[in-house]
Formats: sequence, structure tokens, C-alpha cells
Amino acid sequence: MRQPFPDQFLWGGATAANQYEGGYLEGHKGLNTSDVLTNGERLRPRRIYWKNPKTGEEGFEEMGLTEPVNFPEGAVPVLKEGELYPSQEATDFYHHFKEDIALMAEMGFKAFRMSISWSRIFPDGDEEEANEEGLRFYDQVFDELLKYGIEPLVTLSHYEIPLNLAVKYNGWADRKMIDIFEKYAVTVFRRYKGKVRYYLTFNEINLIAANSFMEAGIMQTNPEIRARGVHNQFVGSAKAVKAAHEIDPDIQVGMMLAYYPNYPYTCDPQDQIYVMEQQQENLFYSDVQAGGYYPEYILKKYERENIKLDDCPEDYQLIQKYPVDFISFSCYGSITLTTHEGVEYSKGNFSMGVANPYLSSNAWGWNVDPASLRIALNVLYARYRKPLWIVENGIGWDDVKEDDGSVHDSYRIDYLRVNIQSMADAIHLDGIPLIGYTMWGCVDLVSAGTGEMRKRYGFIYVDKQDDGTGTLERYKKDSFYWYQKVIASKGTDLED
Ligand code: BGP
Repeated sequence: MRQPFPDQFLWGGATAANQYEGGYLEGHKGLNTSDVLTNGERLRPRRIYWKNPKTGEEGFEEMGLTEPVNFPEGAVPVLKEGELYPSQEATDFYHHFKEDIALMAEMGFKAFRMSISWSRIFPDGDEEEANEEGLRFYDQVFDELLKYGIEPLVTLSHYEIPLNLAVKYNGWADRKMIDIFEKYAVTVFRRYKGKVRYYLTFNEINLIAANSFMEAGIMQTNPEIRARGVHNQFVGSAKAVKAAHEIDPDIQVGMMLAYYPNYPYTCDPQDQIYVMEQQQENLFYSDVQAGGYYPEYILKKYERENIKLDDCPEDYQLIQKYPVDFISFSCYGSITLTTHEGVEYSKGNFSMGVANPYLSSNAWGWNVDPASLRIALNVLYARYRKPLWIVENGIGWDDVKEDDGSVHDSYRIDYLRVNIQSMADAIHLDGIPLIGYTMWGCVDLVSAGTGEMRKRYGFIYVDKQDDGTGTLERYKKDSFYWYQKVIASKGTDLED
């Protein structure tokens, strides 16, 4: 018999407005940066079309996932006729939230991770007044969740900012964003006081290094701009923590990191050093947000690369005084690295490093490695000793819906079983204080990386296809019933 998970463990699922919510022009919502991303495919990047209103010049940029996209000066993203923009309707939580939340409750969810679409609350981002209609929408969503005793976990900025802020300020590159974000965060904390206890500031904050448009709305970019951008986010996060605790001492604010443990491919010491340096690149963000200080290795790096931040001593006081309350992260698998040549690299929609002969992977090249969860939990807990929350984990698959509406996703059940077991080991063998687990994309939604629908993660299938067609009807997959049993048994019954 397996040992049960703690009674208060928050089992659930995760989503984000930019991939799930839809209703992109409803309720006076403004355009945000994800509304202008076209669809793509595994090896065909999503695009952003733009126009320069002064010169009339037009073009498009491709959204790579490893090299940040850089727009020409004066370019303004535009919607191009004939292109598909999957985030605009997404899988339409906007009109299906009652139905979806009822299904989550049926599975026994204790928590639901979602994000607020910033431009639904402040359509342009920098106006005086919040949009009441937008605020009211989330009131209804939170009330519905609370009706079933489901705890909302709310990300304030998940891969989107109001488009106007990207165009006008170059997104987070500008310090003005700190106050703009603070105002948005305070509006939300006040409005949903008593309804929402858990917040995350920025989704996968470390992704600014690879995709500064998606993560931070930065259009013209270089290493110094990104360093300043993330610094502004650190200060914004610290101010949000301060405000949240003042408004309601019950609110806990977390940070969110994309964390894939790195493995050295060989026992060559050079590979160990490479892995160590890579780990520094990733943990820099949590060192600042959870540890409260800029680590020496990053200061040295900035010095070497001649990167200068604004000289504002009060920023560092805020960062030190208001670290996050908990650490959340996404973890889908591991990345294997080497300094050696002549090795085979995994073929994914972004680099997952060297192909690891011990691991299988899905059609997008994302490997299945349950050990990565236990390792991630141990690394992060040893370093910060703060509560942890796995807010994303799961597997994308091109599921097939049968004529009778069933979806036989045994591969998903297999993936989740070993990952949940790994989490159980971290709790029972290592004593990690894990708050919860929200499986990514619990209801099928648009893939952030490729804009596809076919890369499905859910327990619930949504009839929506890559070409934008579909009835949006919901169907329970086999994994729906399996997860229901897992939650009901407190993680002791992981069998088919
Ligand atoms: C994480 C993002 C999510 C989600 C997930 C899966 O990086 O936080 O938004 O999309 O990855 O990635 P994808 O959608 O590309 O399959």
C-alpha cells in the first residue's frame, strides 16, 4: 500500500488565459501580446505580423523559443487577414467556465491554476480606471470555484501583457512598468480579497532569456535590455508581495520558474562545470525572488558582459525585504548537456539538449523523466527552504476522440503515474513540504510553443482543431476517471 499524500495537499490542474480563455474582444478587453501570435507547428514557428505606421513598412517576425525575437524600431504588431490567431478564441473558458469548473469539481480538484488576462482588467495597461466588466468576469469565476471548495491559484502575468505596453514602453524594459504592474496587482488583490489566497507574479520568469516578447512584452531586445527587464520584474514582484501582505495577510505570493534538471552527458569534469553554470543561469531568478539578493555569479557575469542596471539602491532593499512566500515551478522532464561534439541532439520544438538514451519522448521531443520532479524538489528546497508547488507537469499528445466520444489516453496515465510516484518519494522519502500539484492543461488548450491544438494535455478533450474549427464541446478522457481516483485515494491508488 502506498503512503497517502497529506490531507491538505492541493491536487488540481493548471491553465493560462492566453491559451484557454478566449473572448478576446468581449467585455471591453484590450488586445494583449498573445492575441497577435499566429498558429505554428512543431517545426514552424508562430509569427507576429507588424507594420510601421510612420513608414508604411510591413513584415513579420518568427517567435523562436531559444533566440528572443527582435522587432525593427517603430514596428507595431498587427492582425493579418487570413492568418489564424489561436489564442483569440482558445478553448473558450470565457463562455464555458461553469461547465469546466463543474467537471474539475467532479474530478475532485482542490485547486485550480488560472491566470488573469491583464488587458481584461486594464485594456491599455496604463489607464487610470480598471475595466469593471473584466473584474466582474473573474468574480464569477472565483465564486464558481469557491462554490465547489476549489482554491484558485492565480498568475498575474502568464505570457502576456497589454499590447499597448509592449508598443509604448518596450514592455518590461521600461521602469515605468513597475508602477503599472503594482497598480494592476493592487487592484486585483483588493477586488478578490477573501476569494483568492494564492498568487503567482510572472509565469516562467526565467524564460525572459529565451523569449523576451512572450515573457515580458519586450520588442527590441539585447542582453542588457533583458537584464533590466527582469530586474524591473523583480522589483514589481517585491512590491506586489508587500502590497498583498498589507491588503490581506492571508495572501501568499509565489514565484514561478521553468525548471528542467540538467544532467551531464559524460563524467568529464568539463561537463559538470557546464551543468553547474547552466544551473546558475536558471536559479539566478529564484535566488533573487526567493533568496532576496543578486548572487555574485550574476554580478560577475554582468561585469564581464558590461551589462549595467539602473542605479537604484531602494530596488535592492525591496527585493531583500519582500521575497516570495513560496516557490512554484513547471517541470516536464530533464535536459542533458555536454561540451563534447559528435553527439545526437533531441529533436524537439525547442532544444531539450542531447538525446538521453535512457528516456523516451513524445512527438514534440519532450522527454518523460519522472526523476526530474524529485530532483527539482530537492534542489529547490535545499537552496531556499520555502514551501514548493508543482504548478505544471504533464504530457502533450495528439489524442484521438473515438466516435462514441471516448479518448483512450493510456500514455498520459502512464506519464502521470510515474510523475506522481516521484512526487510521493520527494514527500515521503525526502520530507519536502509540497503544497500541491496542478497538472498542466487540465482542459485541452492551445500550445504556447507552437500554437497548435493537437498538442493536447487535458483530462478533458475539447473539440477544437488546428484549423480553428470545432464545436468546443467537452469530452472526458480515460485519464479523467483515473485522476478522479487518484485524488479520492489521496494518491494511494495509481493503478489503471
Ligand atoms: C510552459 C508554459 C505553459 C504551457 C507549457 C507547455 O512553458 O508555462 O504556458 O504552454 O509550457 O508548453 P507547450 O504549450 O508549448 O506545449
